[in-house]
Amino acid sequence: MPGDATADRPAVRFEVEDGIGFIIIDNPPVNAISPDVREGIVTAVEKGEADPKVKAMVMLGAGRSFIAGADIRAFGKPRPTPRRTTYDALDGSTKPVVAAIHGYALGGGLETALACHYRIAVPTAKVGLPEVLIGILPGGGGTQRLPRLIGPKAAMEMIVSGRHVPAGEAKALGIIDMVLPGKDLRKEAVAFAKGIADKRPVPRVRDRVEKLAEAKADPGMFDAMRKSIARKARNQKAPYHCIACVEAAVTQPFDEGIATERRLFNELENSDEAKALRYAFFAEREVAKIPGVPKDLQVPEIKTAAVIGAGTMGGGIAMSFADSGFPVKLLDANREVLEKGLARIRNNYAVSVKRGSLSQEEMDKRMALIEPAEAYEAIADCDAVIEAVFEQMPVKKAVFGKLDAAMKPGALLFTNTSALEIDEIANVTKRPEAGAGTALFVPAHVMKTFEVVEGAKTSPATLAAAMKLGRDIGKISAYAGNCDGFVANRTRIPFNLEQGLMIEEGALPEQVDKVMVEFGYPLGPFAVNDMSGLDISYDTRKRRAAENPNYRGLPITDRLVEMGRLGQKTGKGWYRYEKGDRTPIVDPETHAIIKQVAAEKGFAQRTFTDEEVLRRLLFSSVNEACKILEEGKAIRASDIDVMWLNGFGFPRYRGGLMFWADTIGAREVYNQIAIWHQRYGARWRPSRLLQELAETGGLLREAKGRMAK
Ligand code: T1G
Repeated sequence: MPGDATADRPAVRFEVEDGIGFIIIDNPPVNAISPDVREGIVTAVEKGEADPKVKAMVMLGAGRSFIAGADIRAFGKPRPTPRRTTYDALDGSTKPVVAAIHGYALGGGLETALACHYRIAVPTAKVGLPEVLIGILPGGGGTQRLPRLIGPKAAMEMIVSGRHVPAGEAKALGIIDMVLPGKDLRKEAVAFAKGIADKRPVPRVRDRVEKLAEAKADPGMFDAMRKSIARKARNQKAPYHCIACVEAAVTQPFDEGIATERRLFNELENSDEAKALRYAFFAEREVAKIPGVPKDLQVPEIKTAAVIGAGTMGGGIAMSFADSGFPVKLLDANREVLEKGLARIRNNYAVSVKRGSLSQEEMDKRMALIEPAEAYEAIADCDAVIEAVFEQMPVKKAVFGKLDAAMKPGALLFTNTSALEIDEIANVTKRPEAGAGTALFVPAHVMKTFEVVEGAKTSPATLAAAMKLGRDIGKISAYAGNCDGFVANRTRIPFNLEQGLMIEEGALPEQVDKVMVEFGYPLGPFAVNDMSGLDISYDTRKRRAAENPNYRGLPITDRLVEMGRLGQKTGKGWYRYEKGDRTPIVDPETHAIIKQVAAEKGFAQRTFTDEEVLRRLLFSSVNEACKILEEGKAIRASDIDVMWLNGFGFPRYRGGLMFWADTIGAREVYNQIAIWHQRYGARWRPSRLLQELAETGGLLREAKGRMAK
């Protein structure tokens, strides 16, 4: 646990060498600022000030990083008031202090560096103030010092986005005074410190006001920023408090600005938004851990990979590899499909270049990492393959037969199926232990969830290798047991069903979408259906109806498809669309079709409250998530939240599906589901786990999967 400093391993060491006092932060894993670190820094500065041998001081981080910020685990809990803040001690030092940065200087870590008099960094270092991403704001003077160093506009952009800024750009902005060669940080830092040791007065960022003039020339910049984030920051406070603090840096003297920052920080620390985002932060770290995997497990390394199938999904997966600098072969036996797939990838990148979120040079680099292939021999030496061909069993089996024959011994064979039986696929090979599911979400180059599905014969090494592969291509890997729809989609299926059934009972698509947009989704589920095409799910329903005569289906949705209303691509779906415009327009024709089919099928129609709409959709998934945990198909409830946040666009400031359900409480969720069970029957059978939590008052987000031993 950060802050577990011991006598023989203090969180901060102070060493004097050759006239330089070294302040070394040593609080693994990321040198988070704990009370011991705070006290240690203050004491070290005082020692340096008092020691006549010390001409200047250098602050360094031990291990892989400078300082990754305050200890996030300490938020929301009572904290000892430090006798002196590190920022005041550093800022007030009469001898220059140099922050020598490697790895990360984030949050309180960058604020510590800003309180130093000079900042130097190795080329690979990253700096940032990402507090807004955990629902708070920089509370260590960052909102007052950064604008003084780089100007309010650039500071506001960094603080409101929370992005990590590479050393080169940080130098260009003026945060970093020098980018070092980075061969020997300590040595290079000594050379720098000696160069400035005698310079007086020591440069204090707090005294710098010239950059603040920028705002006097453009006083509207703060409102402009508020407007520009309005859509994305809906229902959130932290981004606006960040802007208010930077504004205070311009309108108030330094110490008053610091007081404003402290006041607004305190308003946010225990907000629901901050609690939810903190939960999400740690849930996204916990999800990587699979209990019971022996620490000394030999995990096969994946350095080269191939993707089979150059369709939309295959292309998106190949882009994920290239986006992470990972060379990948993209195989499709059909040259035309391959060409089309490459063209789609090129076009996706071109759109990003046009938007300015990617340079042409970077686009070319990524395209060069994607090597087209038409024959299995061309990929035979790859360490792993992800198959993403048509979602039809015979097609999958044929591909895996060829892979088994062509791939080198030890190669891992993953399938991206989202609904087919992965054991049946793996069993066509002689190496089912080297098989697993790796399910990505649409669009695959954007969504971060990488669901790793354990088959009956998947070896622990294959499982661990797949989990690592997901992280290596910039995704968040999450474990799933093998069952129909695995974990993420299985929790989503009841949501989709309730979405369709509420229409039969009288709800309107635009009402449902309004509720979900107000809840925080960028788009409502019906508008999303129109975007991906209503025919996609139609085919799945028809296949299910063919396999199971009792399958209920969704007659209203089917009618739309049968009338050629496939969504955006036909200009009409649940909504209608003007030519060349993706804005959904409410269409009375849809209302008429709904009424028509409802009358034909004898569906009784009524009105819905917004609350009922929200709960019907999300409670159905909460209930299913509990059933999945009961069956041991997921390890933790928080893993399911991570899947929803990074696979289904669940509003991050609500923490996730289970975290949100806890804001209502397991008892109320259970009681409502029990009522719907009475009214609607088996599909609403309450999960036993949910019932237990309702009775015990337990938290849904802390529920664990009942894994088979
Ligand atoms: N506090 C506590 N634990 C932390 C931590 C932090 N700030 N940062 C990381 N950890 C733990 C993490 O939970 C994991 O633990 C291990 O370190 C490795 O992390 C006053 C108020 C630095 C980019 O928001 O973004 O300063 O799971 O797996 O992928 O204004 O960690 O192994 O037990 O993420 O290499 C602001 C948060 C705090 C940065 C490294 N700082 N950290 O990523 O490793 S608020 C942040 C990160 C603040 C001041 C305010 C990333 C990283 P475990 P990891 P990584």
